[in-house]
Amino acid sequence: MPKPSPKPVARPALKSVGGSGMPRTPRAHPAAILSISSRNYSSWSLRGWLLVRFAGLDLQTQVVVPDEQSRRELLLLSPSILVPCLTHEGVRVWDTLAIGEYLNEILPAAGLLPAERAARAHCRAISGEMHAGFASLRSALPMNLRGHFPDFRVWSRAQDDIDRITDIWRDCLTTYGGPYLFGARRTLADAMYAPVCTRFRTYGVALDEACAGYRDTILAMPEMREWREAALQEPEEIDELDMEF
Ligand SMILES: N[C@@H](CCC(=O)N[C@@H](CS)C(=O)NCC(=O)O)C(=O)O
Repeated sequence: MPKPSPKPVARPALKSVGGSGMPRTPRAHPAAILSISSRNYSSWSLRGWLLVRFAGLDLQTQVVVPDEQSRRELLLLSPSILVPCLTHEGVRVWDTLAIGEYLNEILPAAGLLPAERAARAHCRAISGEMHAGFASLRSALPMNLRGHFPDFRVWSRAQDDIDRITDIWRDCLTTYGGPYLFGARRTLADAMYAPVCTRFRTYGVALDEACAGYRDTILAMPEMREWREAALQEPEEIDELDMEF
């Protein structure tokens, strides 16, 4: 007996960023498409989105809501079933570090990785540390832009992560002079640590002057304000979590 054909999967609507509705001047690179999920909770979506914006590539976002149907849609968009996934000129890149490396390769002038070799290695090292680590911080203090829990009690292992992160930040700010981790320009590392800045605000984590200044610099970036505005408008009933996402 022939198998019933699978139900067609609806593609989520594409959304242009920063558009006024007017046609754009053609650019050297066609628009990138980035699949993301909740702007309020998904820290990896935020990192990927910031990387594309830092690189200056025109961007369309494809928002996937995390339910069963969307997981199937996501599988069509991203082989890992994870967001973010970047599609650009027929190339699909999933995993945030790989997206950063790809963008740096096609748009080196954007400076996502520092020009100087030692700084570049340092940037990759601390970005990798964020990508692979800080599990206690990520599970105990999940990103939640709408939330505000100033009396939140940080347990000791999450505090160890916070101490390590603030060491990294102080070292970078002293070595490269700020205001960003590698000096005057935003890099891969700033995108990787941006969700941590939001967590420090959400959970009222006390910081010294240098780290508080860095957190505020990141939170004041126009891109962060834009992302936050959109997050605040997301429907509240996305009933994800009190878990890492
Ligand atoms: N290592 C991945 C992590 C990506 C990741 O964990 N994404 C989460 C959202 S923040 C996800 O897509 N979860 C899908 C789901 O829960 O259905 C990266 O660097 O991009």
